[in-house]
Amino acid sequence: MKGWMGKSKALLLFTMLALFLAGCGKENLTALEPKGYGAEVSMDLIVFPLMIMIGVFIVVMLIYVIALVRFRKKKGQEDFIPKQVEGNHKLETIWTVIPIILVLFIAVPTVFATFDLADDSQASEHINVEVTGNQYWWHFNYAGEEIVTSQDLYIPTGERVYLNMQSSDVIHSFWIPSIAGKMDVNPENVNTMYIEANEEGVYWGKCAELCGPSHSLMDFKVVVVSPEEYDQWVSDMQSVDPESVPEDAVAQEGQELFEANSCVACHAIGSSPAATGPNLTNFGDRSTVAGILEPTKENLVDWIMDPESIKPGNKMTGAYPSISEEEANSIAEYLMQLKPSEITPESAGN
Ligand code: HEC
Ligand SMILES: [Cu+2]
Repeated sequence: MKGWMGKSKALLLFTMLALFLAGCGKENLTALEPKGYGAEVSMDLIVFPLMIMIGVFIVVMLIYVIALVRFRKKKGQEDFIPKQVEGNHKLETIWTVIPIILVLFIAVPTVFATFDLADDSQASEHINVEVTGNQYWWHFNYAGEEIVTSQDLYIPTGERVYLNMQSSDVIHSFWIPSIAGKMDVNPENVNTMYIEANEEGVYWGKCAELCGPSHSLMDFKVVVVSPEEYDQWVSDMQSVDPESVPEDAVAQEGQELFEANSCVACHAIGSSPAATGPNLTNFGDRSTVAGILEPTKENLVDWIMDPESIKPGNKMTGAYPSISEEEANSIAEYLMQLKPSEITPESAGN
């Protein structure tokens, strides 16, 4: 209808889109560079059917070109009618059976992978973490270890970590593209999955289910460290004394303000499993403030004074008395010095 102009415009748009999307693969945030077991399995399931499809494409194109060239209308034979093959049983059987066989080829590894990744029979022999999805942050409770944290999930390399996941509000979806596939996190039931990372580093996690105005800001990180470092981190976290008073005078004042302004009602320091707000035991070691901002004091002060401007619809806004900048500064001083461990996202190679 539009002729070649329409087509060339479409082609141009398509090329630009392809170039634009090619820039999307952020390191440690792409399923196309797998760094963990689940992501590797998924990648294989992308590559294998793609190979089959490319094979089919090549064969079909070959037949098409041969037919075009060999069976062209020839000079002097304008009235020639070739042999008619409509309703040919042999042909129809062939082109029905071949696709069925190809689909079966694709189905077998897919079904195996599905069962493999859903297998939680070994869970009791490995690390188990209770994951709670909340609008717009993640809570991690290490079952049996008396460790609770939020936003940054620490795991050792080369070991399966079983996640038992539930939501406290709406449906979320837990996704660490470089390490594993997605899993829905529902309010009604516990979904399980396991993750296993091969390489140390800090990997991006995302909520992959539209869950409210700040859904796209519901980021978290997975901090993958060596098994020795992980043990060190566990013992550091277990030896935190939530009552300890900081030495610095400003931080001390911050601690008092933190207690006086109902921050403690929602934010636990120590291993309390309560989860109204993120656990702040190792806040000073975090890779971010509120899952998305650089972990600087200025950002923290901004967050405490006006979280709504940073994450619209979050559950902290309006839940505490208004805070002056000076007070926010002291509280920030207190929270930033909560650094129980040498093992941090930075040391893991952020
Ligand atoms: C009603 C409960 C509630 C109260 C009270 C509350 N917060 Fe929060 N806070 C939250 C929630 C929920 C979040 C997570 C917001 C999000 O990311 O969507 C949060 C996030 C935070 C974060 C970022 C945590 C992280 O892991 O990055 C800090 C820091 C924080 N709050 C400090 C404070 C301070 C300081 C006070 C007191 C002045 C306070 N909060 C009062 C619920 C509360
Ligand atoms: Cu979500």
